Amino acid sequence: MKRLLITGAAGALGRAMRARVADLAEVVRLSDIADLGTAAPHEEIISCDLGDAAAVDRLVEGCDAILHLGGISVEDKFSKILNANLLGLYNLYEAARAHGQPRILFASSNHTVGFYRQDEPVAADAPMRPDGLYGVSKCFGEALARMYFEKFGQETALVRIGSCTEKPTNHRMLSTWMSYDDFAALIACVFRAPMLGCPVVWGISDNDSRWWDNGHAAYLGWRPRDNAERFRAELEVSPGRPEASSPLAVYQGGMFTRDPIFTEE
Ligand code: NAI
Ligand code: 15L
Repeated sequence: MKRLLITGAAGALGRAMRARVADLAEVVRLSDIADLGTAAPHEEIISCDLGDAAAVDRLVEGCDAILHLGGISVEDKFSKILNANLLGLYNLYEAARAHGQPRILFASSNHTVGFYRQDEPVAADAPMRPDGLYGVSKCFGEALARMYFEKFGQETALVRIGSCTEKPTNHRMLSTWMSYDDFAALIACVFRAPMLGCPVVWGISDNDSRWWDNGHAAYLGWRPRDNAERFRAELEVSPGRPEASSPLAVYQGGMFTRDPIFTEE
């Protein structure tokens, strides 16, 4: 493809994916409200607040695909979530509609279903059980994407990322972890698939302890290669197993289920 847009490119996943997805497009357009450093020869840098409709329209123009990582990524005040994750998503989809419907990978989250217990199987089409306002904003994003698919044929992969970090750092992540390399491979599959549609994809590595099944999305050809299990012995030593009653051991969303509603000052 000619041009891939990455929103939230200054964030943890943006920084991890920046080099890993470089071969997917001739030009990678990087965007954020935070500093993105210097552009490499194949890169363009455009500062943009997702809440600014006109700026998002200009940002999306000329792009063939969008890796949408931008937004508030943890529980926060509703006003911040509203601007980046709700208004920002609407602005992105309206811009995509105006500019040829580039395929989108939406970084959704396991916190759409965080209040399922860890021993409860959750199908991709099971009712959502968000564990906070952040999770609710990802439910909104998935619903918005689905509506643009049904109404206009806009394709989106709704990737419910578990925990995408360099390595797992607690027992819950033996189930939820996705390695950076597996995420990069998923991004390539999403943007290269002949037909995408609007599937929910669980963003996890091939973990022995996984809770979620991607059988319904096998047509994408994604075969994650990493497995959090190789870190189990290390995690038994530190931080050790959580108490059986801890949200970390009870709910799929872990400690997010305990977050308060952060009220405005
Ligand atoms: P992050 O918080 O490190 O990065 C998000 C980026 O979005 C930041 O650089 C921030 O400046 C930018 N941003 C925030 N508000 C913005 C606005 N109004 N306009 C433009 N940019 C704005 O998060 P991370 O870990 O890189 O996650 C990326 C995406 O993946 C997020 O949408 C997050 O919700 C999702 N996700 C990440 C998981 C993980 O394990 N890292 C798990 C589940 C979902
Ligand atoms: C998320 O949605 C967050 O963006 C990330 O920071 C992690 O906390 C992750 O979920 C998780 O559940 O581990």
